[in-house]
Amino acid sequence: MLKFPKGFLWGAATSAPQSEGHATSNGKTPTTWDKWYELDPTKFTKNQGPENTSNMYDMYREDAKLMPQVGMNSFRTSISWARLLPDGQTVNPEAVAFYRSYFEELHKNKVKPIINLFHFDMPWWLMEKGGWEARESVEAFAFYAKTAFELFGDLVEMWTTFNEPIVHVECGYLYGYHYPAIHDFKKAIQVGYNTIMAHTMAVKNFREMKAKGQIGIILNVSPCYSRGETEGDKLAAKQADLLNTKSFLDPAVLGQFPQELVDLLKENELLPTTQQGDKEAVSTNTVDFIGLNYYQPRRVQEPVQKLVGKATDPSDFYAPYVWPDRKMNVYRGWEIYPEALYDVAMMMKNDYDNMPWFVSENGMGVAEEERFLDDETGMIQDDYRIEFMKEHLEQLHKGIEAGSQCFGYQTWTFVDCWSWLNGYTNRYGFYRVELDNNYKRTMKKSGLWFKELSETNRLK
Ligand code: BGP
Repeated sequence: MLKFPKGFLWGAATSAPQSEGHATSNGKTPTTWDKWYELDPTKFTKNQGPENTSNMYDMYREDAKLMPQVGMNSFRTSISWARLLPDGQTVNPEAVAFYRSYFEELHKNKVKPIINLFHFDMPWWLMEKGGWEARESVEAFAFYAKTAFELFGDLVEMWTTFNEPIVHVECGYLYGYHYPAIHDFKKAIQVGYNTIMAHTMAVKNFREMKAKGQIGIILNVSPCYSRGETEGDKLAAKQADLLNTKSFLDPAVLGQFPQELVDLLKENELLPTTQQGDKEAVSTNTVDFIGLNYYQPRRVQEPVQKLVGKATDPSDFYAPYVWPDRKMNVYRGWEIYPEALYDVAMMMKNDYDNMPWFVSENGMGVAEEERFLDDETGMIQDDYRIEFMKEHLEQLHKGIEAGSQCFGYQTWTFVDCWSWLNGYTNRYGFYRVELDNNYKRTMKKSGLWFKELSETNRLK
């Protein structure tokens, strides 16, 4: 029996664009997702677009009641920037009423809200001005953050600025999965840099306002495991770590960019354009806590082709490596490696001043989950998900025992929700959602399991 620290947060996470619905109504203006869908719905699996979510905009009252039934004492979602500030300046009163009421319902049900500001959903009005490529976005985000702190600060004690900021950098500017789907390493670096500055300026506003509570950022990190011990493989792992982990974690927690990353970018003529005062702002506006999303490890090896000239892609620095001994989530095509969670815990303890952190996403996506539906109980028998959580929690517990300050564990996700280009292919929720039956929610077996875990604060 493994006991977790007193007051441990147990919960689940989602985001505004994946769960709310009403994507282009109730005063909200489009984001890049809405526009992209309008331009080319065929890009989206089964044509399931961003309007097709689990409808929490209409159902949040019932949903808040469902949360404690699966043991959730915390819930992370995001505010939609384009809903709160449809033109970037003017506050949408409908959005204020909606979010206030939503957060109040969470409190009524003893569910602690953790509120994030940006989850891949760039407002179209800002994309038209260049999105994260444009320095203007830093100011715009800082204003949005300040507005949110002012409007909801009495209801929210834990804020985060971004969810997985490297995703909009990579997927939008290198790999084609997010709008604008271009390939330009230099632009990608600039987008990443502006994102960090936007985060920094939001934290600065938070501090200057003397807002109550704490502020952090959510990153998807995994230790980078090298294929072998050759110099080439080790260098590849180091560079992958610099680009994917330290690029965001170091400025957020330690208040500076790693010198080795700066040198690497300089050598390759990839350094972003900066502004006077940036360095100081980064150093004085570090976070109170970190959220870490973990699904799968990153394994790398030396690239087959030696770099000639300047790098034009991260693959010039490292190549993916598939570990032959891996255990797989066959449904999602991901390696399952719970040990990484212990390594992450040790990384936070040893390399990041033992900063408090929590697992802000961990979960198992399963395709065609209906096949596990049990007619008698009406419940999806998701024993695979229980096993997945259990083995990750064992490693997390080991890390906590070793002194890492992890204060919570949130899964992805509460109710099955829409996912970017994948639509509803992979289900992750504690509750199954029936899209063609008024979004009916039905608890899965993992919900019952999680309730006992949370109530006893012990893993059996
Ligand atoms: C994380 C994102 C989530 C969610 C999750 C599951 O990286 O923060 O938004 O989508 O991954 O991934 P997917 O839906 O692609 O299976």
